[in-house]
Order: sequence, then structure tokens, then C-alpha cells
Amino acid sequence: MRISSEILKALKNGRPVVALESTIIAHGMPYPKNVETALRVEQTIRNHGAIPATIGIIDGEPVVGMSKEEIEMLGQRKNVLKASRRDLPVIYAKKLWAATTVASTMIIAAQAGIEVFVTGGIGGVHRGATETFDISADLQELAKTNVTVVCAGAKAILDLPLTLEYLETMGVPVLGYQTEELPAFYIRNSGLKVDYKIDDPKEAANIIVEKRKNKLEGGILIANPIPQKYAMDEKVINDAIENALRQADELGIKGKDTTPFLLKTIVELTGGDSLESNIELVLNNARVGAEISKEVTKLK
Ligand code: PSU
Ligand code: MN
Repeated sequence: MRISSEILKALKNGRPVVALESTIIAHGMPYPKNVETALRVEQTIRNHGAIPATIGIIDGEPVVGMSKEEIEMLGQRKNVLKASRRDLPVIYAKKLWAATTVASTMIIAAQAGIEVFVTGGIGGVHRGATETFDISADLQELAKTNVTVVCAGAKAILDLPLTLEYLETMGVPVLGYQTEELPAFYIRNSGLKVDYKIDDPKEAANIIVEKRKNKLEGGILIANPIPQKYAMDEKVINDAIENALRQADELGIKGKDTTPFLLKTIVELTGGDSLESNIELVLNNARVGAEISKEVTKLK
């Protein structure tokens, strides 16, 4: 794997580093907002005293700390693959370009020695999963890979109660950042309780370090609600989600295409409003993730 010299040095010196995924760039947002957002997220992490490590796969090589030019290329290029855990061996062998999901970003981050990862939303148990079996590999990865994922909960394109059940079965701690409820991505509340509320980055860091010290394998999910002023109207977003799910069903969209299709359709249906909320919640997660990663390094 190729780790940027800045990140290598930071890791060696116990400085805070925050991992970022690239599926959100290649498949989660339209160009050029995707690239613009990726760079703003990196800058936000720097402004909060940590070093960003955007992860992707270039010509079959996992890259930790993509350059600005590489992020631009990944964001523009057509036919960039979406790589989850099972795609990695093939992409490495065929020397392809690929964007990494939460699952594969966790794998590469852990291999590089990065403990904190910031994103927008994780994959989860899809609605209708009792028939389709569509459950994101992100959940299995959270069960086994030692990385803390800071997100804004999960979108209501998923079955949120089943997603929480699955995380419970898999032994994944779910922590609400200054909330007792699982946030639902575009809106702050889902009506579903999380296991534990944490109040500040220090508390998160203590939990991360205790898990490591006690050799409890697996990830931690930290759910940080979107700031109120950027949250969407509940009815507007839920109507868009219902509509997008109907379209996916009619068009027979399946497998790894489902999540990108739903994200894109929701942006279209909300006239771009959902994209603005999405951007703001990622920036908010970047602030919290950088602070958590700083606290973790203080405890090392
Ligand atoms: N949810 C979002 N935005 C995203 C994704 C999920 O709100 O960009 C991306 C992430 O990369 C996540 C992936 O890991 O989709 C999940 O895809 P799947 O459901 O196919 O596992
Ligand atoms: Mn799936």
C-alpha cells in the first residue's frame, strides 16, 4: 500500500490521523460537488488539528492519503468501481481504480494503523431485507475491524430498527454523540434509542482506548446528528426516499448499485437540497472525528 509521507510520519510520531472513504466521492455525490466536498472535509480536519487520509485504490494499489489531483481524477472518472471487502482481491489483481466503501476503507485504515474514520452514513440492513437479504458488508466489517466510524447515523433508505438489531448481534458498540437517539442522516431523530450517549470527544477516546487495551476486536459506531439548521423537513425527505425506493424497485436495481442509485435519485427529487444537507453533516462529522482522534493520541 502507498501511505503519503505526511501520514506515515504522523503515525510514527503518534499524531492524530483521520481516515476518509472515497465511495462517497465516486458514487455518493455528483461531480464537481463531490470533489469540492472531499477537499473541504480534508481542510476541516486540518483546521481541527488532525491529518486527513483519504483512501482509495489506484491501479490496484491501496492509497492512504490520496493527493488533490488523485481525488479530482477519482471524482471525475467514469466507471470507477465501488469496492467493498469482497472486491478487493480482484481489484488488486487486475490493477484497477476503485472507490472504497465504509467496509473496505476500514480494512485499509486498520492495516495502515489509523483508528478513527469519518464519513456521512454507513450501509445497513435494507428495507425488505427479509426477502432480498440485502445487508451491507459495512455491518460485518464493524463487527471485526478495529476502526471507529463517525457518521450521521444511517439514511431511512435502510431499515433502521433492523440495522440496530444487526449491530447488536454483531457486538458493535453504538454511541450517540450528544444524543440518546440514532440520528437518521438528513434528520436528527429516528425515534430509536442508541446504547450509550457520549458527551464529548474525550469520552469517545476513552472507550476506543479501553476497547483496544482489552483486545475487544471490532469497530465502534459513533452517530453524530446533523446540525439542526441543516436538517431537512421530515416529510419532504421521507417522500423522496419512498419515491426513490419505488423507482429502484420498478427498474429492478439490485446489489451494489442500490445505494448509489437511491442517493442519486434522492438528490434529484429534492432539487439538490439533500445534497446540501449531506455535505454539511459530513463537515460536522469531520470536526467531531478530528477532535476524537486528537483525544485518542493523548491517551496513547
Ligand atoms: N450511505 C450514504 N452515503 C454513501 C454510502 C452510504 O449515506 O456514500 C456509501 C458508503 O461508502 C457505504 C456504501 O459504505 O455506500 C454502502 O454500500 P452498500 O449498501 O452497497 O454496502
Ligand atoms: Mn447491498
